[in-house]
Order: sequence, then C-alpha cells, then structure tokens
Amino acid sequence: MRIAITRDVSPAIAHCELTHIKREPINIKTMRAQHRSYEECLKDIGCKVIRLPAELEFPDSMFVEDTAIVLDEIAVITRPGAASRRGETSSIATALSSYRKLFHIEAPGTIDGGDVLRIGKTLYIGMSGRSNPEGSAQMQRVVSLFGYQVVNVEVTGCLHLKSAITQASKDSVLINPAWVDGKYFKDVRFVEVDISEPEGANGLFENGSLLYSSSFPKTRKKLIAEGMSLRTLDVSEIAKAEGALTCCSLIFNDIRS
Ligand code: CIR
Repeated sequence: MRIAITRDVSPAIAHCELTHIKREPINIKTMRAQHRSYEECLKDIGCKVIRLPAELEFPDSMFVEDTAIVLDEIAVITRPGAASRRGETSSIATALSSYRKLFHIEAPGTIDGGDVLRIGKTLYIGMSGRSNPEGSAQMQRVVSLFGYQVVNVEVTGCLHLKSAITQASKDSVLINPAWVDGKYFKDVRFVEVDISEPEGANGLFENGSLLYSSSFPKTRKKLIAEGMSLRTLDVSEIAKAEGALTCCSLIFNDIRS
C-alpha cells in the first residue's frame, strides 16, 4: 500500500514565500478545490491519502514535500531553507514516526525536499537557494548507511531541483535543460519541456501514471507522444504560491502492512 501524506491549504496562504514569481491574489476556495482534486487523483491511482490539518501559522505548510525525505528504510526530517517554513517539520515528524525511524537535518544544514530527486539508490540534491552543501553532507552520512549515494546538482533560475527535473516514467525524466544540466543523471531517457513552457518540468510519477498540469499543453503533447500515461490536473491556483505537483504530497510504502 502506498501512503500519501497531504496537508490542507493554510488560511494564511496569501503570505506564502515567493522567489521567482510575482505575488498575485490567491483564491483560496479554488486552491482548496484543486488540492482536493489532486488528492482524489492520488486515491484513484491507489494511494491511501492522509490529510493533515491546515496550519494557520505556516502559510506554505501544504507543500509537505519539502519537510521530509521518506525512503523505504528511514525518513529524514529536513531543515527547510526558508526560515518561515522550519516550524512545519514537527507535525510531519509526528505523522511519520509511526511509519519510519527518523533522522534530522541540523543547523547549519538546510534541505528542502523539493531539491531531492530519488532515482533508484541515488539521491540527486539540488544546490538551490534552499538546500546547502552542509545539508547534503548530513543527508549523505545518513543515507549511505542504507546503500544510497548522494549527488549534488547545480540548479539555476528556479526554486528547486524538482522545478527543473522530475521522473516521468520508469526510465525517463522530464527536464528543463535551461535550469539543470542533464549530465548529472545516469541511465535515464530525457524528455525536454517545450521551450515556451519552462515551468513544465514538474510532474508526479506514481504507480505507473504521470500526474501533470494542464497549464503546459505543448509539453503535455510531447509526453503523450512519448507514450506516457498522463492524468492531467488543473493546479494553476497552487502555482500562484510557486507550488507544483510533487510539492503537495509525501508518498511512500506502508511497509508495516
Ligand atoms: C515556497 O517558496 O517554499 C513555497 N511557496 C513553494 C514550495 C513549493 N515546494 C516544492 O516545490 N517542493
């Protein structure tokens, strides 16, 4: 069984962090409806969704991906790069503690989960404005105990590594080569975003399906032509908070069952 932890939209979402986009009014009802459809889609493809309650004091707390890296063996609770987001991790640690033994990234290390792309036993970690070499070194010390290797990846022009590259199928990745160099990634096939859709590299590959945003129709066409099995979602309101598909969940195996 696959578990997907999500968190309800914070009533304070209007005060979210923004780095690469301009602030626009967010319609919280629309955002919540898009978030519900996202959760429904996860259920449809076989996940058990556990929605944590909204956190008023943490505007960005719906973006649970950034707070932990969950592997089959352990979970690493991150120390998010944005100071406003550090308090989000304690309720996530509580939620994960019944599923995994926990490790923690400590100061001065920082890691956002959005910077960690796992492919097999390799964790690619984006050296973005949010994750630093000290955080990555701490991650390496922990995960190497379980046979994983860590590769630091340079990213430019976007928030996180997974703004620039995500898994699109078992053997392929969707990439915006303007934001990350493909040279780091071994044994994968590359599908490039359409040049007019630079923000289109974040898809969520889960249980054989690729959840993908309706905001990037040209890239979507390419993915369909490549034979991907797509589930298209409107996440345009979530994008106003600089969030995308992977950010809204933490998905892992329930190894207790
Ligand atoms: C932030 O800047 O932290 C949020 N407004 C967006 C976080 C998106 N998270 C992700 O891509 N993993």
